[in-house]
Amino acid sequence: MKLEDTQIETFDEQGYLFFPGLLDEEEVTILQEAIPQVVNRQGPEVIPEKEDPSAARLAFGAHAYSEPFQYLSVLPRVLNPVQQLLRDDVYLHQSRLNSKQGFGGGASWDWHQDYPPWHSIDGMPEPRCIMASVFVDDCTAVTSPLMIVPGSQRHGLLDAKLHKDAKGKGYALHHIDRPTFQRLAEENGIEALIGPAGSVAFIHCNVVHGSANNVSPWRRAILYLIYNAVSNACTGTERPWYQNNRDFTPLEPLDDGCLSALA
Ligand SMILES: O=C(O)CCC(=O)C(=O)O
Repeated sequence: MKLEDTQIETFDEQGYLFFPGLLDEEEVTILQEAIPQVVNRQGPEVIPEKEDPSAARLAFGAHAYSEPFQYLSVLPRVLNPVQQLLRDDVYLHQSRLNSKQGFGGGASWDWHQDYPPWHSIDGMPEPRCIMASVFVDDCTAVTSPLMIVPGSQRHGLLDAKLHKDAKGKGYALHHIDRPTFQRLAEENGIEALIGPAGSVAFIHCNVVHGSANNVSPWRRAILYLIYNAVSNACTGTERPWYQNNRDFTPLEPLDDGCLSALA
């Protein structure tokens, strides 16, 4: 898939591009079937929910130990637009699956930008990084969709506090302070990204985003593939491979049918 110049301009302005149904049903089924193996993995890559430690809040690194997610990360439909938007070769800084189980099992995410910990902990020089957000399940108004503030990346790094509890749990999150968020939301509005399983949103790493508790009975899994420009490689070494991948080899797209070939 090749983006038009107008789409690139929209991304630079709005901080995201959304493609409903970019993956087909067969590809979605393959990814959905791979989820139990990922979330049941025993290891530090899987971070449990605070209220229900039997549920995974985050599973980092699935692209490294699950074939379907590995193929997804080099699918031309996903990788080519990222290369175009970052105007560079890219590598995966990290991947994480937010499986957001239903019945309140998938807890909320307060408003934040993803870039601050990558900059301050991992030594990522510039915000030249994109989260390709792949909807593994349907994201509807009732399953706690990802919400974003369009255009918020243009404000650069915002006032935020490190959420200590999150750091203690194995990940890092900077909550945006309330007056700053109020101003941003009033200026730009808030958009809920809603679409069927297989939709993909390409989101700039400084776009403010968050989500509510998933109190519906349905799971709402999104796989976030975090691509960084090769010329913007991280210099830090504090965090493990699954949060700060040290292999900066440029990714090459595989055949566009590589994921469905696993069926
Ligand atoms: O998937 C969600 O609901 C939000 C996740 C999020 O904000 C994050 O992982 O940074």
